[in-house]
Amino acid sequence: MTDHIDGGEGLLEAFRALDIEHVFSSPGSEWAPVWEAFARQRRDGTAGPTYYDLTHETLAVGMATGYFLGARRLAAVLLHAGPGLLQGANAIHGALLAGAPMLVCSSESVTYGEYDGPDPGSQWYRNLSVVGGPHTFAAPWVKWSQQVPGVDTLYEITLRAAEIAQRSPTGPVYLNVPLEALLADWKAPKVRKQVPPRGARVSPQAEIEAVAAKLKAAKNPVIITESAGRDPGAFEALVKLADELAIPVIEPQSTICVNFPKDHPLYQGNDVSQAQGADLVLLVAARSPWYPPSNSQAPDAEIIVIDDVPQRPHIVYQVLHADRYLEGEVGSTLAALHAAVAGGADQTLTESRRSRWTAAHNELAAGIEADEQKAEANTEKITPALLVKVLREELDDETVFVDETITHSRIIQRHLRWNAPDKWFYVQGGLGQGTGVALGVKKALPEKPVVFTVGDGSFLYNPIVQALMASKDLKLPLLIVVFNNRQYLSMKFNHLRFYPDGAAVAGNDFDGVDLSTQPPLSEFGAPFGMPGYEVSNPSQLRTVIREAAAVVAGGSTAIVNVKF
Ligand SMILES: Cc1ncc(C[n+]2csc(CCOP(=O)(O)OP(=O)(O)O)c2C)c(N)n1
Ligand SMILES: [Mg+2]
Repeated sequence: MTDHIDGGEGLLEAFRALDIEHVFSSPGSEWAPVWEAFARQRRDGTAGPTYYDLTHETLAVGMATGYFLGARRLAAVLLHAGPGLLQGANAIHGALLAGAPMLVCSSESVTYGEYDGPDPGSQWYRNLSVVGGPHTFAAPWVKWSQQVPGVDTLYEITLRAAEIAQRSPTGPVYLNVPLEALLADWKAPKVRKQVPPRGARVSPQAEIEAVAAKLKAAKNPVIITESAGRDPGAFEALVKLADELAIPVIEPQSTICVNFPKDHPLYQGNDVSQAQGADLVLLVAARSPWYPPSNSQAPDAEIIVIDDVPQRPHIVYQVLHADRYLEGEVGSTLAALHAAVAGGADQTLTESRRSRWTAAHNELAAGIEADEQKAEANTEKITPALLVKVLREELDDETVFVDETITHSRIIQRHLRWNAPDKWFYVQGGLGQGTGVALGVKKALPEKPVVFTVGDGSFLYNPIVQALMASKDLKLPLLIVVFNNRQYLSMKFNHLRFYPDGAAVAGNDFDGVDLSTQPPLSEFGAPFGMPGYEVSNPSQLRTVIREAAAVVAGGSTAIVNVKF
């Protein structure tokens, strides 16, 4: 046996320097040099990342996204050549939208066998060549895309790619690592350092003070946030700032994660029209607060934007109507603002605002409660609101929800009652990624129960066989709950909006809607020994959820197919 130290070791050594914990792969033969390096690592007991074989690209990439959401750390993803990259494209684009940093690699041959060294294999000549290289077609849906020029630059360019991914705006980067670079002799770098975490990006005190002065003087300020809770410390800092000045917090429909405690008297739900009449609006990590985009609810208000990168480069059209920006990390900006306003506002004004918004909060809570009572009183059928209420009441308080529903997502958002960050994540981008994202969240947070809520149509977009196989092999149990209306209801809604009196309505003849021929989704786990439940009777719902949750707590995934 001989150890051939080649570019495969160089790539793994770069992963070690980056402190990468997991390498998720849906592989091709280009990764043999890296597999050799992993085999040596295991043989020698060297510290380094763990490699996982997955059987679908959407899963490998989705897991990297979910792992980032749960652990806030970057993973590496190894895919196959051009085709594997394309198969992973939906999830890579999803990672771009979610701002999930990851290092995605695939390969090409640059010699096609006209090479003095090991034979890359004729498939690279016959089938796998991509004109311009795979990095050219990855470019539009990643943050940065590049071919590794050769084995001599492999190590440092890998560090650079991962460092770029983790800079704002965070997102996926792609490296095309040619097979020849992986197979060539590699010399360990002269300088070998662990890559440090990125430095802090904070606003200068003068800018903080200027905004603090405006906040203290405002009569009717409002906070709108979509994703403040993604930034470490931001959830807590937002509570302190809102509390100090009695500013209500609204999460628009475009919210993607937990930002503020639901039981807080200043929490006001999703209705941005509550900003009408505001004299100051604080947009905190809110990429698309209004719709239509120019329809700011408070045209006369001063708009102050707090965000790491307010203008998201991947969005074509974005209207914030900002008057002033505080850029940099959201958590530290909010904490600095809180320190600058503390004790400085007119207490009478603050307290009268607090009682007004507390009353509005109580009204919102009463509305939610009333919806739930109505849902509970319905003994004929299970409604989505009842399902969310039962999930909330029956599942462990520590449960993390990953949501890939469409028409039911607002109901889930309305009826879950999170009071801490990282309890709910909405999957970004095209359908089919949710199983991967949920498995990645579970990998990051193994102690927490993870529930994957999904529509029937979205379920059918997922690589479900491969996801269940990964769940079993990697011991990552999920509770999968299908919100099943046997249709693509959202598509019907869109059709109705465009053609309310059209031929499809008149003849009840819709395309793009019907899923009534779907097989029983609860049975998909059977080949894996995973229990499945189908339920449509409200009186059985609670027992089924309890039983399925116990299965998941015992270490197996369970599928609950809930028919509305
Ligand atoms: C990859 C991909 N293809 C197509 C779509 C378009 N699309 C949006 S919603 C939807 C239907 C989802 O159905 P389901 O999960 O059952 O939710 P429902 O509309 O019934 O609430 C489809 C196909 C998409 N979002 N992503
Ligand atoms: Mg559906």
